[in-house]
Amino acid sequence: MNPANTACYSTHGFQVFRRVLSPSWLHCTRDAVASIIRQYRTNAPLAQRNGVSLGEFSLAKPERNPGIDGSKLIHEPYIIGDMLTLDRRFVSLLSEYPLWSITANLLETQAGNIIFHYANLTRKPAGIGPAISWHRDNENTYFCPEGDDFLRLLIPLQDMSQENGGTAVVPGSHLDHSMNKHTLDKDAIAHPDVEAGDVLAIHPRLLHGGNPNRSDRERDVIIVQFGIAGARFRFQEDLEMGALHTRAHLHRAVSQASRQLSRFAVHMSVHLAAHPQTVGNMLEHGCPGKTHTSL
Ligand SMILES: O=C(O)CCC(=O)C(=O)O
Repeated sequence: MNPANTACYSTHGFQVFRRVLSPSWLHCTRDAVASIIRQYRTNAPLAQRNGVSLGEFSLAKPERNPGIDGSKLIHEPYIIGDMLTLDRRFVSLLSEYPLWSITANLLETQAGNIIFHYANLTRKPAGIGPAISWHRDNENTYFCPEGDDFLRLLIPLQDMSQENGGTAVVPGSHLDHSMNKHTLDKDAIAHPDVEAGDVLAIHPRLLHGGNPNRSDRERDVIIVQFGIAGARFRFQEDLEMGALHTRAHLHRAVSQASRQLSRFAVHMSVHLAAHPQTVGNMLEHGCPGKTHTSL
C-alpha cells in the first residue's frame, strides 16, 4: 500500500479526496479540454495568448524534457490558462460544489468565503511530457496572497501515478521551510496514486514537482487555485475570467465579462475598419500575454 494515498492535509501538506467528481463531470470536462487543446493547436489567438507551447518550453529548458525534440512540438500545448474565457462550460464545471467545500474545510472557513483565483490545464502527454521542477506555490510571483490562505486542487482527467509523471510531493515539507529543493533525499519523495474523479489538494508551502511522462498513458491535470475573500495579495497579474469571485457570483461575473468582451470586439472591428494602421501597431507591439506559470 502506497502511504501517500492516505496522507492528511494538515500533517503531510497534501491529501487525496476520492471519487469527488462523477463520470458525467469527467466526460464533459474531457470534451471541454479537447476543445481548448484544439483551439491552441489551430492558433486561436486567445488560446495562444494564454498558453505555453510544449515545443518552445522543451527548447528553452531541455533538461526538463530530456531526449525530446521541441522543434516538432511547437503547436502542442503544455499549459493553457484562462479556461473560462476559452470555453464557457468550465464555469459550470469549476462551480462543482465539492471543489469549493473541500477547499473551505481545508482553509477552515465557510464555502461562501472562498474565491476562485485562476485555473489552468497542465499536460504531460504520453511519451513526451516534461518534468515539473520542485517548488512551493506560495513562492509564485504571479498570483499569490500575502498569507497561506489559499491552496491548489489538482484534478487529473486520467489516473495519475509515478509511472505517467504524476505529481510528486515531499510529505511534511509545508512545516519545514529549511528543506532545500536542491538537496532532496530520494526517500523523502512520495507519489500519490490519484484516479480520474479524485482530487489532490496541495498546501501552499508543500514542496512538489514531478517526473517526465515517458509512459504510453496521457496525463492531463486541471489545476485550480482558490483563496479566501478579502486576503491581500503580494503578487497579482492580470485577472483571468472569473477571478476573485465566489461560487455564487462566478456565473454572473463571467456573463458580464463576456458581454463586455463582445462589445469590445464590435468596437475594435469598427475602429480597425476606420484606422487600419492600428493593426500594424498591434502586430508590432503585441498584446500583453500571461502564462500564470512558474512550472
Ligand atoms: O501538474 C503537476 O503535476 C503539478 C502542478 C503544480 O505543481 C502546480 O500547479 O503548482
